[in-house]
Amino acid sequence: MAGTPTHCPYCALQCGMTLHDGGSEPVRVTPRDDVPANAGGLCQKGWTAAELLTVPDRLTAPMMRRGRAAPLEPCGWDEALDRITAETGRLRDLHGPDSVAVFGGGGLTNEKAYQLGKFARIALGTSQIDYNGRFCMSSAAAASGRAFGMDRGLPGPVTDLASSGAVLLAGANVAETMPPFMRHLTRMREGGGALIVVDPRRTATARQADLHLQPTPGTDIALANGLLHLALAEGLADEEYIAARTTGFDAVRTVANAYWPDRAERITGVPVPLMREAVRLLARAARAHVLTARGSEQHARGTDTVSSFINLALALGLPGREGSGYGCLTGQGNGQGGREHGQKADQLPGYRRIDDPEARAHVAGVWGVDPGDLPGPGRSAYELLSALGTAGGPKALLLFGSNPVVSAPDAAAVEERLGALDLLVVADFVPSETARRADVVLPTAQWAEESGTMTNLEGRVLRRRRAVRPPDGVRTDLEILAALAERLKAPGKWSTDPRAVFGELRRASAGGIADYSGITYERIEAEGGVFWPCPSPDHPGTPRPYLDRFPTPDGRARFVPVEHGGAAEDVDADYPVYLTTGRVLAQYQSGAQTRRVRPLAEAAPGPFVELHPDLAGRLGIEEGAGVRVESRRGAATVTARLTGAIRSDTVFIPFHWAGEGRANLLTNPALDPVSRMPEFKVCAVRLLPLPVEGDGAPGAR
Ligand SMILES: Nc1nc2c(c(=O)[nH]1)N[C@H]1C(S)=C(S)[C@@H](COP(=O)(O)OP(=O)(O)OC[C@H]3O[C@@H](n4cnc5c(=O)[nH]c(N)nc54)[C@H](O)[C@@H]3O)O[C@H]1N2
Ligand SMILES: Nc1nc2c(c(=O)[nH]1)N[C@H]1C(S)=C(S)[C@@H](COP(=O)(O)OP(=O)(O)OC[C@H]3O[C@@H](n4cnc5c(=O)[nH]c(N)nc54)[C@H](O)[C@@H]3O)O[C@H]1N2
Ligand code: SF4
Ligand SMILES: [Mo]
Repeated sequence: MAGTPTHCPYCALQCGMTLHDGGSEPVRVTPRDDVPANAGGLCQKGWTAAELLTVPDRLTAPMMRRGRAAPLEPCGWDEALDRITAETGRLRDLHGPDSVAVFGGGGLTNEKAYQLGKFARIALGTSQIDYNGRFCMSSAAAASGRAFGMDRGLPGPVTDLASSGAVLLAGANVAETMPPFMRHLTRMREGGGALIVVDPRRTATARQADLHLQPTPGTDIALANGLLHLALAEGLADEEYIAARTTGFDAVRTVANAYWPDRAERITGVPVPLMREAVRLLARAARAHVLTARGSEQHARGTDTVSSFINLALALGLPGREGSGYGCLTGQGNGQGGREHGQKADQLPGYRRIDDPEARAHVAGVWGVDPGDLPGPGRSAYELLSALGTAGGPKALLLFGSNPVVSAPDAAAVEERLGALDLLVVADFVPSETARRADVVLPTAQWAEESGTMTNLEGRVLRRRRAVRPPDGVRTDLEILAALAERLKAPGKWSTDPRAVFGELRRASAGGIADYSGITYERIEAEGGVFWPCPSPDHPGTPRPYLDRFPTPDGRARFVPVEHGGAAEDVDADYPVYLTTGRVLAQYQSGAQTRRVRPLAEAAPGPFVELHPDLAGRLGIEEGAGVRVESRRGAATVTARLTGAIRSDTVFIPFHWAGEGRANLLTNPALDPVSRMPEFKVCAVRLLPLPVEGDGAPGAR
């Protein structure tokens, strides 16, 4: 049976898979070996992806609530869409267009992300749109933009990693977050290359590394500056490259001078010999990579943290050299494309700035509106969520592709804001925790039921193909947006055909940083994907963008001096332990999808806190016991997992579960001043053992 070649519904590796529609039998997944990212591999989430199509509580009819306290009840599409049109119309008449907000997601196809941004700007006329990618790679995007003039995940095809001589992974646990990615690193190690991992935990990834640096959460800047100090002290910097291809090095050299090895060790807890070894491995390799992910990026100083790693990569002469470079590991399925086509508060399609008059004129021309009618920049994700229902904030929210009740920082406060809205509309295919709080729920088609394009972590544009028919009663997101646009009497064209929307996206992106104008569905098919920028039909696409020059005004990469500052909330007598958060293999994000897939729910059934036996011993916490974890924002109840693989001053809670076990009841919404990224990766907590049921004594069996 041939099946339909497509890609995984989950992460940014976008592993190739074939879907076999078995008719009366369940749909089956097999890995594709013609897709370089996974070359025949899949992780457990990929293997079980088809179960998403048949989850028992799949949404198949619109629902609405007739009154604040009334339950959600099935209704017709016309009724649901009419209510949205009427209520948003009333709010806009009363309070102006910014009283209606839109929130998107990095899992949406390029076509949907593009259409959602356009819908907000010209159908609703609101500036208030942002998306969950703000919580994801926005710090890496901001730092890449200021260093290279562009933000595109990896510096080249993922297969380049196999011929690297050294890869430094800062805050990435790829063995769990994109398992087939490991094969490229394994190949590199088999060829003599070294894997260096920077993570406060000895993760599954760190266990496979040649060198593991285990810093205190929130101290990566001191570590990277310390590594740079050592590189300079040992004469390992590439002075010729620095002179020819960069600017601003002197200021960074001055900063690095102050991070002498003992000082860096004191701040980070990483022994000097390990730092020295890391620098030597990176500097002596003919090809090398420095890669960051959320562990280094999700900080109130996330942009500066990424800059500190980019400075190191630039000093070693890596970016713009074939087979070497700096990269950020994009996270969500379309984390890359989702950040290029205008669902970001400050952005228009093609990675254009919404406050740039030329960009406004170009995009307004494609949309058939007056540039003066386009709104300006809006609020960033957390600022938007925390303004909902306030005096000057939006009174209605239309949400596509996110579950902030579980995934937003300080989630209890965000939940309260959602509750203060006049109207919450959620489009989803499952009743997520956020959908359950909505006034109107719109059931959408999912991944294998519709087509479109996704841009993976390499910057390669791929085709997602429809393999099965959606259930009766659901609509695609494009159909929902078109129906609403029509009711709102919006200007412009609102096609429901992904191919037609992609055609418009190509024109809107033409001339922008993320130029897709030369990419067509046919080319993607024939060439196994096309790398942007691709400005014309005869352009080959750009697998390695910086080889000749950087897309900055003078063609040079820019060093940015950055100083260590520490976490926004440090530990103290009341909250003496660092909390960091992240992921486990079998669950995806807020868990809305994976908690419904039986083998995944069995593999990772509930929330837990990982803590060192020394800390557990001091607190009287035993393996498997209930623990109440408290921060200044709230408390979560989780199960203890003791492991020597984590620093004894730090605990880890994955964020995939709802209710009382939500890691985000604890997290600190302190925002990065540039990227507006919240500090998901470090805050201060205290831990209390919970009495075992039926016995008052804490920790008793
Ligand atoms: N199984 C699974 N895979 C996924 C996802 C998922 O939810 N589940 N989500 C996808 C998405 S959207 C994303 S963004 C990626 C994320 O992929 P990763 O960034 O690999 O995932 P995280 O677990 O969030 O964080 C990585 C590591 O950062 C470490 N860390 C914590 N604090 C610090 C610090 O201060 N410094 C450093 N250097 N490290 C620190 C944590 O211990 C953790 O092991 O994964 C994608 N893939
Ligand atoms: N504490 C802590 N919090 C975190 C993080 C962390 O490391 N620690 N990581 C952050 C990161 S990196 C991310 S990316 C966010 C992710 O957090 P969320 O935005 O909550 O991510 P998902 O769980 O993927 O939510 C996607 C929702 O949209 C639905 N959906 C999927 N595809 C579509 C579609 O095509 N159309 C529509 N209409 N709906 C769709 C899914 O069913 C699901 O309910 O979480 C952030 N939150
Ligand atoms: S690594 Fe990511 S894309 Fe690949 S199968 Fe797993 S979840 Fe899917
Ligand atoms: Mo993410």
